Amino acid sequence: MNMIKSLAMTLAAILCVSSFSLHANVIKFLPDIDLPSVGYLTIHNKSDKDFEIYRVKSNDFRKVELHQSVTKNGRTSMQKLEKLKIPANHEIKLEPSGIHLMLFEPKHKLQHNHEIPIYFFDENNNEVFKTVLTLKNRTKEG
Ligand SMILES: [Cu+2]
Repeated sequence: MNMIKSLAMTLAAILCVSSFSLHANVIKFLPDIDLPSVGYLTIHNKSDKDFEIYRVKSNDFRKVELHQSVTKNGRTSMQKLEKLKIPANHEIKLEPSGIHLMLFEPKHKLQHNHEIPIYFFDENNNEVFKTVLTLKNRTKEG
């Protein structure tokens, strides 16, 4: 009985940490130009609970924001998102012309194919998951 209980608890813990699967993707940057970089990835919420991301952090950039591209009357602009909801059993794609990460003020020179850890936080400022995005030089790969 005790063994089954501890097994169940272990299983619950595993389920908890694996509630999200992240298909890590890329950060596109322009070398030697003082413009923010853009991050794309897919976040899959495999749990039965909706989840909201309130903050994104990187040790390699001074500031990371969640943005959404909006097209109105043929003009595209970007809005900062205060939070990003990932509904239960849903996948959210951060992709060009949609929601994306905007990364400001790199703390060091950005290098093609280098990996950047990115951390995601909930409403209470608890880190919920992290991933690694690969830097891609826009002048090399478009
Ligand atoms: Cu943006």
